[in-house]
Amino acid sequence: MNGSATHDRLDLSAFQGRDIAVLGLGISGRSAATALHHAGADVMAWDDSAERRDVIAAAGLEPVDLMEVDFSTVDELVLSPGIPHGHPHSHPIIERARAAGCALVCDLELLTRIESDAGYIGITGTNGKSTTTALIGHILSKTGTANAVGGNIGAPGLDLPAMGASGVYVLEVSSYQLELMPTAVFDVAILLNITPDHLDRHGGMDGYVAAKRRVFRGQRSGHTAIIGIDDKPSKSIFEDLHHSSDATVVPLSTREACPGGIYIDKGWLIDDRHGDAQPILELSSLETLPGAHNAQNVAAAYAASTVIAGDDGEANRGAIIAAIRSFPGLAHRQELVGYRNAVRFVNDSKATNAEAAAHALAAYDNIIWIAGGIAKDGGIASLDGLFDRIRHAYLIGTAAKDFAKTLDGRVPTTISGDLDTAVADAARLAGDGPATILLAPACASFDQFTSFEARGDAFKAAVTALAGFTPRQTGGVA
Ligand code: UMA
Repeated sequence: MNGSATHDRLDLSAFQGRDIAVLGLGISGRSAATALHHAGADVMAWDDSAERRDVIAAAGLEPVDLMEVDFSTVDELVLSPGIPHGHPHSHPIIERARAAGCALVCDLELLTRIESDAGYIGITGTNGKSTTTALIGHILSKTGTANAVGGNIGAPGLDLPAMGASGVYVLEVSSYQLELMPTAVFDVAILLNITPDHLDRHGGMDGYVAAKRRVFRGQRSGHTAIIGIDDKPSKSIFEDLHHSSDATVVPLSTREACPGGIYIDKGWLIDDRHGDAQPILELSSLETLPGAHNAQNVAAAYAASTVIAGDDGEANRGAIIAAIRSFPGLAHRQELVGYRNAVRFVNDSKATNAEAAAHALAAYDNIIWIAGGIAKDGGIASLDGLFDRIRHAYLIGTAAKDFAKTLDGRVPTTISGDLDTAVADAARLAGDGPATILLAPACASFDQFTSFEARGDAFKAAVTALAGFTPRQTGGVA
């Protein structure tokens, strides 16, 4: 929870005595099952993994095999977003629930029903949704609006505090979750971008686009739809809603001036919602939100925050801009760790594939690159156009030799082997700078670490131990 006031736990008493099935006991399912159980619902919880069932049993909720349950008496099936319910197949339990006419929902749908007086901002898109979500939460907190940030970003819906009429839920919503939110309506809905992803789960691109479009479902007059128009599917959704929706529809572009919308021109964020093309903020001054991809995140977060502030944020504009400037960044996503003289250290351990690493490589110059781990198909060949930004590459993990071959003749490389050695090698080469030492592995971490978070933490520990290193004041939001 963010903001100054203290908030209560959610009031789930509306579920008392109701029969609720919960399938999947990961982060979201476990939270929903225990919260509903404590509220007095008759919860039947199941997971195909015995280990997960043991965890819920230890918490006092005996698992129930949902293949044995008569779904005609079940009010709702709370489904974990990762469980397929159509493509590429449907889980047999879901088929039984459907056949009995039982509604399929996720935890966020239940949240919107019990906290019906609160405000809701929903953020979706293939890329950038976590940063945009966290940035909006940060801006609202800094400008005095009580808010709770959750959803796909990590905190499950039923773990969030009660907000009531004076607070706002800032929810990152995946395409999976949007398909399980049949009645939820967002006051402010954001679609950042759409590029092919999760196509197996949606039966192809059309299904994926349709799922993303659901973020605008049910919006009426008084609601706002903010839509990035830099890719074809999103632009076509914008054009359609622009003509058909009663909501205020705001186009957003990092590539072209869009009249009546918000866009980037010569590195400035421009607000043209009133037709006066007001310059708002020079983006190159934002050290925790570097690169073209972050321009879209900033534009969307600015737009949403001004809508919540009312009057398109005119009165609060200075405070909103100050809040954007003070955003600490997300941990492990182009996280600025600190400096040693003119050497900047950036932890982008979340860049587990070449596409993600490309965003970071495009955001800096004079890069000393630390990469490697377990490579994805295609390795780093697709980064070819960015190689001239790299002064030297220090390679680690299983992929090191293959990456060295790809870089041969283009970028000087050293096979450092492990991360501590790579940091020491890179720091030695960088001297007093200027340079950016960038961990953007373009690889999974599992050959040397338990997770990308553990890898990022190891990087931060290694650079923090360097003589003369000065950490950035505030660390990234975990
Ligand atoms: N399970 C079964 N049967 C199956 C498949 C899975 O019982 O056939 C069980 C698994 O054993 C496991 C549980 O279902 O116990 C997993 O459920 P889940 O995959 O929905 O994962 P959660 O742990 O509940 O996490 C979910 C989101 N995961 C997915 O959408 C895959 C998390 O997003 C989210 O942070 C969390 O809820 C809290 O809201 C993660 C994600 O990868 C970050 N999202 C995708 C993305 O961003 O691309 C959409």
